[in-house]
Amino acid sequence: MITVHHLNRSRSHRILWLLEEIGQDYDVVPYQRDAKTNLAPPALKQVHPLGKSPMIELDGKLIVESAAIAEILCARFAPQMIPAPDSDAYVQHLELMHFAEGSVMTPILLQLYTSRLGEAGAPLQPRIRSELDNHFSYMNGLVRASGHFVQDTLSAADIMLSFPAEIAMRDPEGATRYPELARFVGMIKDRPAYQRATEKGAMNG
Ligand SMILES: N[C@@H](CCC(=O)N[C@@H](CS)C(=O)NCC(=O)O)C(=O)O
Repeated sequence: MITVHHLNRSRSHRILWLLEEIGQDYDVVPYQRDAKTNLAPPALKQVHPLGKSPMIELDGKLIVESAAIAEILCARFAPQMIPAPDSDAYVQHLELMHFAEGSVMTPILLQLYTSRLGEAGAPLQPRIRSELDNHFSYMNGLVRASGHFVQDTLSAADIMLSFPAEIAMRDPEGATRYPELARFVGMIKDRPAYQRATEKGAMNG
């Protein structure tokens, strides 16, 4: 049995999408961001001290961190979504699983927070923008002819990179600057499982 602790408008969408892709039944426990602060409600801290989403319960065991959740779910239910450990693709896959939270989220979150500082944050903006471009350009260069990262069928890295790729597309110039990323985002949004996850997220959001 799988339960997803799902926060609206969050990285938790990746896990709903993954579960839809691998055809596993799951329950959703919904949480709403505070309308003023945009933060998660205190109820999430009663589930885990970090109070972040996603978290899942898998056979009664609580698991946090999207990349860990994705790895565990794929290893158990969809091994084809992780390249074979002795392949070059595996190395790139592992790098991108870490890159998705450990690298590209840093300039994304810096931009989010400093944008609230108005003029006080202005001196930081050129460096943040340059780092965003650095990371998004890198991702743009990795999209394969098939529209995926790493391998020509959907992988756990595609799921993890969907969140930063969609953020890149929020910039009005995103699709022009990063056309390969735009193709990736188009490809994932066309997937019925992605669309079902979006509907489930909205129903619980
Ligand atoms: N590295 C974590 C990040 C989790 C995270 O920060 N989630 C955000 C939603 S995108 C959250 O719960 N924010 C609410 C808050 O900080 O109050 C993961 O990938 O699961």
